[in-house]
Amino acid sequence: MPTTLNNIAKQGANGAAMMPIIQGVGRAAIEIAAVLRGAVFRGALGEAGGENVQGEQQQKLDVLSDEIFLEEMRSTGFVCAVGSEEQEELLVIDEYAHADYLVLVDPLDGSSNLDVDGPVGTIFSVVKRETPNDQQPDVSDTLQAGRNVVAAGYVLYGPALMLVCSVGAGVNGYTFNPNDARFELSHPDMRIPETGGYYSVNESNKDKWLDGMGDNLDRMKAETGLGMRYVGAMVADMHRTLLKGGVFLYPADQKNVTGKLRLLYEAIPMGFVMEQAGGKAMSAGQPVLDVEPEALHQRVPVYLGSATNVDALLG
Ligand code: P6P
Repeated sequence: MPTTLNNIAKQGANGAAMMPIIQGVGRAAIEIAAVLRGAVFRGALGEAGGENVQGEQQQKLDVLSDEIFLEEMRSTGFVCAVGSEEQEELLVIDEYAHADYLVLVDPLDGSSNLDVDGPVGTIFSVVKRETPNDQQPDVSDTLQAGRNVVAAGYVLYGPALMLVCSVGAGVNGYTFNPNDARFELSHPDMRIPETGGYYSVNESNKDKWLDGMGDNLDRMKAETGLGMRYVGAMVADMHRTLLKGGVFLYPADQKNVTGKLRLLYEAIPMGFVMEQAGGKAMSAGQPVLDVEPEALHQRVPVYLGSATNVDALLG
């Protein structure tokens, strides 16, 4: 009998509480994957005509994926609010404003890959509210360091549809089985290799990097001889790093002086998964999971992967 997402209920202290929320993520993933497959025939590719809070052009599918994800979080009955890359403010789920958990999400990560049929993803993390349940949740509930994360993971819309997640008891990968129309355990107890793999970075930004990161990368390349792979969607680059080893990095640069990637719904969930898989996740001078968030859409530098490679990179 295949192991399904129901198995999450047996994982660690948080599994039972997290299972319905991660099942909701799975339902959203299946719906979003179906929308992506048929998008070209419905004129759903391309830009929505607006910008998100980041000042980035929203793709039509960014907006649709955000709507699908929010609806599935609402239907769990356990989520009081969602902080989304696509929404400037925290979205309170009124009928469940008393519920215990908040979800932070990048609904469609790497959406600039859509027009070239490249891999994209969904990234999420779950935190327990700090405000009393009889009050409205507010953005302060989201501003918790990654050490407080209860569950986190990502969906990869690739040749296969995968959901990789942790509830604090290791990392498991589930692949959507079209024969059974459900996610089934395909990658139990994922651990990042200590050596090997690739370095993964948009090297075209190298001359603009801050903090001497260009020299650091040159030194690490010389010491390790790693090859390079870069997809331009964090989920795909993270997933390959998790499976093959190496290091993924997005340093601060003269254009993004605090970094490009978002702390709450990109760096922290990926850092949580990476640490749970035996890897390392650093930001500016400290572990990603120790950074104290100050704003919903805060950006940070990110260096994550095999501990030996992250240490070699950061010196
Ligand atoms: P660049 C996608 O826009 C994203 O947020 C991440 O998924 C990805 O790692 C990064 O930005 C890519 O940025 O500047 O290399 O296109």
